[in-house]
Amino acid sequence: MAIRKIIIEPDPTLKKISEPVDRVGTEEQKLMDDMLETMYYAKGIGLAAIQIGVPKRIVVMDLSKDEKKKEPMYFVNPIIKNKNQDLSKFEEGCLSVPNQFVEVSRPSTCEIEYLDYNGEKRNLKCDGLLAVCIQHEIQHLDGITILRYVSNLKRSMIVKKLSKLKANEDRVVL
Ligand code: GNR
Ligand code: NI
Repeated sequence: MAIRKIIIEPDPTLKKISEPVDRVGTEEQKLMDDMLETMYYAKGIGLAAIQIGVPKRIVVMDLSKDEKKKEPMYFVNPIIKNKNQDLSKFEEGCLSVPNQFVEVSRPSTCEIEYLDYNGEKRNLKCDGLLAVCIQHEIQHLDGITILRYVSNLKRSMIVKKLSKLKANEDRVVL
């Protein structure tokens, strides 16, 4: 397993549309292991493969509160089969938009279909934070981040801030 670098906005990679996975093989499982390790390291609750630069439709998540009792979840080719008409608002964060919080309205519940870690087809009814997070992650697979939901003015301020942050990080490495 390995911790990989999380791509921060602004970056054209985050706008890519990720490709469906044909078959969940050892390569995909290894990717999921790395994604989970990277997500735990970054203290996130979800991660899409494109956030570490891999344009495959793969998401990992862990919504458990207790750090000792991990509850990893794996979603390959997740699709939303059904979504509630009712919307819920939530202050969302994103590992690709660090230290920023954006209020996003999304369907309050949804049903998804996906392949699990072993490539088995599954269905899941999502509500609460799970519904928020899976919809957030599926948008990453379609090249959309929470910056989509802020005003042009606020977006340009965030982009400026994150660009500076990245420039500084690069300097530290050198
Ligand atoms: O760690 C994360 N927290 C979070 C909080 C509210 C709504 C969505 C999220 S997902 C985010 C991790 C991430 O960026 N996943 O793509
Ligand atoms: Ni995100």
